[in-house]
Amino acid sequence: MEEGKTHAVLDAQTVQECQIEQNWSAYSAQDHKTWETLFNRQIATLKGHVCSEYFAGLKTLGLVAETVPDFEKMNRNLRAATGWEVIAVPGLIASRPFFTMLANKQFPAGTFIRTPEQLDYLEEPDIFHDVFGHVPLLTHPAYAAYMQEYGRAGLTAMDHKGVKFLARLNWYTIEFGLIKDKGDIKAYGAGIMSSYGEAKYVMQDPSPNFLQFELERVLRTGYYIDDFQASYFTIDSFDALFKECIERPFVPLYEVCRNKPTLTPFEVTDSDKVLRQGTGEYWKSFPATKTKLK
Ligand code: HBI
Ligand code: FE
Repeated sequence: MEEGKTHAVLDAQTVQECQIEQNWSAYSAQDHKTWETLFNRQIATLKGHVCSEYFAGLKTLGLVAETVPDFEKMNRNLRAATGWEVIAVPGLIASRPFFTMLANKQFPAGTFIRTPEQLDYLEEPDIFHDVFGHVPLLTHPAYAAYMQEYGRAGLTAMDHKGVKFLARLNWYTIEFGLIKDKGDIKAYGAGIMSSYGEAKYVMQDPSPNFLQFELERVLRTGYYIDDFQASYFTIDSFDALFKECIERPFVPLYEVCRNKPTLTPFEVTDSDKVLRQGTGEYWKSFPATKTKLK
């Protein structure tokens, strides 16, 4: 990717305009090697710390370390599991086509893979983040139902100035969510699955708080896009998440949240159910000049 060139197509407004060919045969030996390095490193890091549904999903999809996934082959397995399919896009796409795809059980995934120099962090989601991070859980019916509901809610949110709140829900569940698993707390968010640093931070660093997921609290909690989280939210199960999100109509909730102060991930409020109080150590050195709270 030339310096500064992004893959985003934020102006395209229809799904068709965003869709591209994956062109799997064009991946270089280096691309497959990068995928293999990332895949093996994450599997070793995640073992024992992620929900079992995730590894089951990797297997169902037939994802392997040796090669970058071929969407056509992967989609045959994904469709058979939950009727979802992955659509190749250049990178971040505008909210309308994004939410429309999710509502239609289509997951937009980037096709480019990071360079060896970008192994530990890159600005935009590449195929490793999108496919290794997000797609395995789309084989799980309850999670897939949540993602489709999220897409539907997104289209409604666009007409009620609610996208900012939904982006927070996305951040604290789909990207960085934790889940209870037989008395333990495990990760399921794609941002943890696909990031070496954040996976180790969540699993080994005593800094972050683990709070019980509560819908309004999450909708009101801002986030920083370029650092680890000071707090992570934990759901009881995907069914519970889905139930909590469809039980309460979102549009009135946006109004409620607009009229209450934005919360930060640092503070633990007295209505929070703290599952693990963090030390906050990581954030003590927090430079105030970080990106602004979203
Ligand atoms: N586009 N390709 C892609 N992937 C995303 O996760 C994504 C996006 N566009 C918009 C978006 N996410 C967010 O604005 C929503 O999750 C709120
Ligand atoms: Fe993502």
